Amino acid sequence: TALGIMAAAGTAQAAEMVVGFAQVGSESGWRAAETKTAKLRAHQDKVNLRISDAQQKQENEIKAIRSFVAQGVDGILLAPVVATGWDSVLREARDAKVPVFLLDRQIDTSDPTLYTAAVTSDTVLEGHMIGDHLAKLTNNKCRIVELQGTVGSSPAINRKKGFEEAIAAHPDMKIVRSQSGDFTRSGGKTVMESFIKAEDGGKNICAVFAHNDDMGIGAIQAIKEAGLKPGKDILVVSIDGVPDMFKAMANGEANGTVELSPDMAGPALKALIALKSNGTEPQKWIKTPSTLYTPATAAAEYKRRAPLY
Ligand code: GYE
Repeated sequence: TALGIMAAAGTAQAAEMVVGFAQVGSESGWRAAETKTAKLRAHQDKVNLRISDAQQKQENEIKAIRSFVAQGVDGILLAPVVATGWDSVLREARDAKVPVFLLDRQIDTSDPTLYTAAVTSDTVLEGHMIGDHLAKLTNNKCRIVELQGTVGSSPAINRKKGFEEAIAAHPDMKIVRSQSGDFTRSGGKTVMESFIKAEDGGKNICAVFAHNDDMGIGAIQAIKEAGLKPGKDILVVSIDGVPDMFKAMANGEANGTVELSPDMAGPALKALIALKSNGTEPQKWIKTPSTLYTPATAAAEYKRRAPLY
């Protein structure tokens, strides 16, 4: 039947390339956008993408990698929840000749041949950019509280480092409290509540630096519930560039974000296809851009992006 022929054709196409994606979970709006974009890119490139949701647990990602290798996939995309502890499972993938592309987070390893390439933004730079921005906003004088991302994850480590580098030049800028909110909205809100309590109802806090927008939005809620004005009484700066943060900036409740592209899978799939089809070795670090956005343009930027959301 016609249907039978179409199904067969569909199968033949899908059989061209199968890729496993070991995804962190759905902790943030940025992450949800990355997963959505990955599906779109796979569809465009005629790749059969198998996505596993690790619910923020490394052990689940390790299991997913083993299962992808056992399934005989053509490649693996890995968004590594934390930076360490990957060597043995990546050795198994390498022994099976399955190329692994890291997405959006880097790993610590003594053997970089364990993965083919990493597609990420420069997360140290992002911390540095938002730190410079906050310095300008506060005339280099600010008591800062910091909401860290997932403990041991490369963006949390790197964004902290970059931000600290930026404020190191200014003796009157200090991080007075710092704790992880695990990159989630609820985590950001809970930790911000405790910071506010500890800092005289928030009166001693000049700004909150959140390692991602979702925690920043959680912090905005906590600030409001404490009877203060986010964006004014306590400045809010973060990283990601998700729609809700553009909205918050347009409403005067936040003061800056650094946008990074959620399209990490696109460049990785392109590189995998080039590697498989003609042996082209990709660059080890395929770096995606990071751009600072401020309230001045937030409403227009929100509108401009609306068709994508
Ligand atoms: O900034 C955050 C997410 O690894 C770059 O992870 C990514 C980060 C992103 O949970 O929102």
